[in-house]
Amino acid sequence: MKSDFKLKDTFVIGDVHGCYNTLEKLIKKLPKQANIIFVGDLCDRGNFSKDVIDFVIQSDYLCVKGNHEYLMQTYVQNAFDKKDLSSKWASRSGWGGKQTILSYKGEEKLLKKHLKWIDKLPLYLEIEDFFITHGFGLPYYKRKDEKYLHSLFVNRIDDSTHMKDWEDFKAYKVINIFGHCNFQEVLRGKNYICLDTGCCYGNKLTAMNLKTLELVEQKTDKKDITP
Ligand SMILES: [Mn+2]
Repeated sequence: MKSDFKLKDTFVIGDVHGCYNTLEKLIKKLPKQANIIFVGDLCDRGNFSKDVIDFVIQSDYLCVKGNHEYLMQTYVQNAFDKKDLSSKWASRSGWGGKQTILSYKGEEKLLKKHLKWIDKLPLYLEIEDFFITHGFGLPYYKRKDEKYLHSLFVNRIDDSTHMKDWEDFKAYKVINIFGHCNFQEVLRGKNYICLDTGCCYGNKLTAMNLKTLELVEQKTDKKDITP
């Protein structure tokens, strides 16, 4: 954590998914000294994944690893290693990795640098009472450091019918901030907040101030998405 860290100047931003122009506009609305934390899924679907990831690295912002960073890392590493490439990630209509591949055209060196950064991303961050994950992580809060459960940090909030091992988290004091499942508006529960407002689907990108829980929003810039 940066030494000048203050909750009042800290904002968490939902899934960006390659929407660089929208992100740039949203950040212009935040205070200049803002600390920014991303919930992951910086890449895929939108047209400017390379630019988004490069901006986050250059700015030294914090980010947790999303399932799309994981997919990108796995696919691209397999491509370098000449292994199986039959992943749904690489298509435009599947998981949107095609747009990511196109954004890195002719930039293999930069891509390798970004992969190293992605590899080191944490699966969760804890800041005071906030537990920041990519997917709905609260049902695994007590087991968050058990490695075999890490892949489950990409859970959807509506997966409760499938998941039999969720903790009884309703009385937990922490507030889980996450993305991963998109809603038209920020979803607020008693101790969770989902910030994915479907930017890559033409809706909006949302930032939330950690001190006041106030939202700052930016409508999707059409240049960021391919219809
Ligand atoms: Mn996502």
